[in-house]
Amino acid sequence: MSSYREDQLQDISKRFQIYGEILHAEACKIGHINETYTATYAQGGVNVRYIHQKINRHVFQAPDEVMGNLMRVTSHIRSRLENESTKDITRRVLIVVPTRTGESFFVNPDGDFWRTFVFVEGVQSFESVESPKQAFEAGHAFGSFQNYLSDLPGERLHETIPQFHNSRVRFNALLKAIEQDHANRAANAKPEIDFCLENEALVDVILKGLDSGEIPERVTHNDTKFNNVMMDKKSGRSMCVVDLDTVMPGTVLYDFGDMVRTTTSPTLEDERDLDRVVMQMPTFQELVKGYLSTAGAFLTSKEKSLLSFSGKLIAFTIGLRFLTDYLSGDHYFRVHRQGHNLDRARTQFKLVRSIVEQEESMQKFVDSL
Ligand code: GN1
Ligand code: MG
Repeated sequence: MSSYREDQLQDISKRFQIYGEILHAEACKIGHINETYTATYAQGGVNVRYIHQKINRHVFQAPDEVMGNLMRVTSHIRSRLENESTKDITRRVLIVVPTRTGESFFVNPDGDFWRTFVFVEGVQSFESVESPKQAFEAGHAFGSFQNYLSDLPGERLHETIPQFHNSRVRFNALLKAIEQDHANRAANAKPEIDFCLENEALVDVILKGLDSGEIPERVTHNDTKFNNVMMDKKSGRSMCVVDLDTVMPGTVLYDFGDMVRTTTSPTLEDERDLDRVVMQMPTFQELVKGYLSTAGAFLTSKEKSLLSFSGKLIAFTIGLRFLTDYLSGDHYFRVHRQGHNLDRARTQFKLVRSIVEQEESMQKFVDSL
């Protein structure tokens, strides 16, 4: 799946401040958006790995701003960890390796932006949750990430994707895609389109709270998928969170909502057997406990009161985005089969239904803590 040959990767690798003999370079993970590669070096008598990542320029129109945010955020977390005398810091927060000219990124002749991180060894991520304990770890990890950034000094961070979680904007984009029906697929997706239209009322709830100031703006991660949590292979404890391109001003509700979306059903995001897509209460409970164990320190009661709602909203909004991309011809999310984005949308909407059925007891649990 790699779009780069090994010799090209080695050339890119040499632009960064990594010294030693490069042994090999290969594709590591091709996600929905960026492309990720690893390079292995012989350094000081041992083999050391690095991550090279190409930023998707179609999605991130100002990669220099993405990197500006990322440098501020990772440096701040690192200094908080140092002040706490935390051990194993290079596995607790991403470490950016600068280029040989001291920049945080390298632009190749094609105009592609590349950046490099220290490879975090001894951790793994999971595409779906295997136990409620893992959901606790995810909640704990993203809650502490937000907590570390709650005193980030300086100017407001750049909005690396403007209106990223604005569910009204996402809803209107869907309406436009339905009307244009570029790929001639709207007839295939009638039940999903109807579901979105019926649930329009969801999209303004958090936006209104933000507008009125009832919900505070904070520095948030904005892509809190379960597979962005790195867990220690031995202990199963969360070590750090990755995928920091969308760290920007937002609300904790978007972050928590995406944790609910990606942890509480035991299935993958594109599961086709919808009977298996269910919000599982024990997993939700552990997620909330893990999250409040770190974020509880700063959350307001208004934010806490919307935690269950946020899961429903984010599952709905990501579903809107998958459906919009399906109708427009799959230009945003990388697809691996026909109808992939429609399958993904269906899964999200099934999860919304499952949350609706259990929402009252979910919120009761949150309120009891
Ligand atoms: C994308 O980068 P990745 O695959 O973690 C997307 C998220 C969606 C997610 C759905 C920048 O995340 O917003 O929730 O796919 N990221 C961007 O799986 O659009
Ligand atoms: Mg991402």
